[in-house]
Amino acid sequence: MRVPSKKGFIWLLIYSLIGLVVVMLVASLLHLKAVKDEPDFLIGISQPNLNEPRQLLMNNEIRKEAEKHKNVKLIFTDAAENSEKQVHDVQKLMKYGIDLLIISLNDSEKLTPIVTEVYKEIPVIVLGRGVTGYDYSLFIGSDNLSIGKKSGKLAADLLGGAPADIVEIKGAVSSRSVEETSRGFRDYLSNSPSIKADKVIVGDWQRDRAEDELSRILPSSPGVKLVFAHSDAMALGAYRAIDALGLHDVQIIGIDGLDTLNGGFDLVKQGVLSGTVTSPTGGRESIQYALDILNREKVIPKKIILGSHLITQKNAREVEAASDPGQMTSRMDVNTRKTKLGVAVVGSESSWRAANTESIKNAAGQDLNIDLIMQNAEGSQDKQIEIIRNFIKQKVDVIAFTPIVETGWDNVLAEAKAAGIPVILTDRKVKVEDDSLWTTFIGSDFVEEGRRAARWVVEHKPVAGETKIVELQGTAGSAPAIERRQGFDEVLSQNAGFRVIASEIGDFTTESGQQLMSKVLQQGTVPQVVFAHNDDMALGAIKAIEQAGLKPGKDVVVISVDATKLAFQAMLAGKLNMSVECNPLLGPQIIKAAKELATGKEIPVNIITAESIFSQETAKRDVSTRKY
Ligand code: GYE
Repeated sequence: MRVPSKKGFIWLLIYSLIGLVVVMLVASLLHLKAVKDEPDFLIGISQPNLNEPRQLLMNNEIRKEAEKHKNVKLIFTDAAENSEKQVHDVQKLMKYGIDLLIISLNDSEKLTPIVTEVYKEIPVIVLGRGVTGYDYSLFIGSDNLSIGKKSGKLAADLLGGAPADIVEIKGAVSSRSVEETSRGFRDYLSNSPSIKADKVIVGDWQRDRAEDELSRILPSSPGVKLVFAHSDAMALGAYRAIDALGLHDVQIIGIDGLDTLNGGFDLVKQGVLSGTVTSPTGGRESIQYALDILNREKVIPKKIILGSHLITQKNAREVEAASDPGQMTSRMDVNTRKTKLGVAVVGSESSWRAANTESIKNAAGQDLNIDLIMQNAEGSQDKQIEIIRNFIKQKVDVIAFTPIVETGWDNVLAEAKAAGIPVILTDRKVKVEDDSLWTTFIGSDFVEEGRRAARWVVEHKPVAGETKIVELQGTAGSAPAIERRQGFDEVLSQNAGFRVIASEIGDFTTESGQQLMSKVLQQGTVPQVVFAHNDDMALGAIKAIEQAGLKPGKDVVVISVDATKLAFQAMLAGKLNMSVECNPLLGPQIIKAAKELATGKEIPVNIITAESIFSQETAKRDVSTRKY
C-alpha cells in the first residue's frame, strides 16, 4: 500500500479535523434543540401571606423541589392577608403568562371565583385551605378533622382526666378547614366530660394576635389548664402571654409541627409546647404533581390528603432520628429485591370490580419489582380476614385490600401493624378506633358521587309535581353504599319536590337490582326515578322495568354510578339516563404506593381520583375512548 506523501498526510489531517468540527457542531445543535424542545414551564405561586412560618416553609419546599428541574421557573406573590390583593396577584400572574397556578387561599369563599376563572385556562393546584366546589386540577392538603381529633386526644392525654378548662385559639373566624379542625377536637373531647372547651378566641394565624387575645382573657380564667392553638405560630404567641402572666400550670399544644427554628417541632423539643400535630405544607408534592400535569403524564388524582402525626416531648427525639436521612434505614432497597404485595380482592360482584382487579393485575405485571399475591374473598368478610392473616404469615411487604364493609377490621389490622406491614385501602374505607392501623386510601369521593347523582335529578326533574324516587343501595355497611346515600340525601334535602319512596338494600349485583326493582313494581308503585348505587344494579332494574311493560329511560328515569362500558351501552340504547363516574383503574396508583411504602417512604393518607358524570349525550361522544 502506498505511504501517503507528507503533503497528502497534511490534507488527510485537515479533512479529519473539519469532519470532527462538523460532527461536534451537529451534536451541539441537536442537544440545543433537545433542550429547546423541553418546554420551559412558568409556575405562579400565590401565597395569602408570608408572615406565617408555614407559608414561608411552603415556598422554600417549592423552591427546593423546583430547583431539580432546569426548565421550571417560579413567580411568587404575597397577598399580605388581603383577599382582594390575592385576586389581583392571580390576575397579574395570568398576565405574565404562567402555565400553572399553585395557590394557598387567604379566604376560600372570596378566592373561589378567581380560581374557577383561571381553571378555565390553565391547570390550578390548590394547597392547604380548600376551595368550594371542584373547579381545580388538584387539591393537596391535610385531613383537618383527623388533625382535630388527634389534638383532642393529645389534650385529653396531657390533662389525664383532671377537670380543666381549655382555651381554643382558632386560625380564622369562618373557614371550613378551621371548623373541621375544631369539630374533630370537640368530637374527641366529648368523651372527656371533665374537660370544658368553652373559651374560644381568634388569632388570625398570627403569633402576636394570639398573644394579645390570650393576655386579655387569661387573667379572668383561673381554671384554664391547656391552650389549643390551630397553628404553632399562634401557640408560640400563647406561650409568650402565659409566660408574661407568670402562669406555670398551663400547657400548650399546636398544629403544623414544622421542623424550623421556632417551628412546632423545635418548640416541643425546647419544652415550650407540650405537643403538636404535624400538617405538612404540600410544597414539595405540589411541584411534583405540577410537572406531571404539565407533562401530561399518568392519571392525576383530584385530591391528595397528606398524613399527620403526633409530636410530643416523649417521641420528638425518635421522630427526629427516623426523619434524618442519615438514620433512615429503608425497610428494603426496592432495587435489590421485589416488593411482595398481598392483595385481598373483595369479590366478583360487578363489572366495575372485574375492571378494578384487572387494573391491579396489569399494573403489577408491568412492574418487574412487584411480586403480586392476589386472592379473592368472593364477598366474604371472614374470608378476607383469613386471606390477610395468611399474608401476614407469608411476611409480605405491603397488604392492599377493598374492605367489603366498613367495620370489623380492628383486630386483623392491628395484627398487620404489629407485624410492621403497611396496609393500603383500595376503593373502600374502614371505620376503626385507631386510624394508624391503615396507611393510605386510594379511591373515590363517594359522598360527592351521591351529590352528583342528586344534582342531575334536580336539574332534570321529570315531572312538575312531586318526583318519587326508588334507591337501590349497594352492599349494606359498605363505604360506597353509606356515602353515596349520604351525598344523594344531602342534595335532595336542599330541594323541594323530591321524595325517596323506597330505599332497598342490594349488593352491587345485577340480580339484586332486578329482584329489588321487581318487588317495588309488584307493590304497584311506579317511581319517576330509580337511583342505583352501581351500573350492575341499574341494569337489573332496567330488566325488571321492561318485564313490567314499562320503558326504562323514558317511563322511568334510571341513573347509576360507575360509568362502565355496560352503562354506556345502556345509555346508547336509551335505557339508562346517566351514570356518575367512579374510576376502577386504580392499579398504577396502588403499585406506586406499595413500592414507596416498601422503602419506608411516607405517602399521602388519601389519594382521591378525579371523576365526572356521563349522560346519553356525552355517552355517544366518549364511548369509544372508555377503558373499562
Ligand atoms: O361502585 C361497585 C363495586 O367499591 C367503588 O363496588 C366500589 C363499588 C362499585 O362492586 O360497582
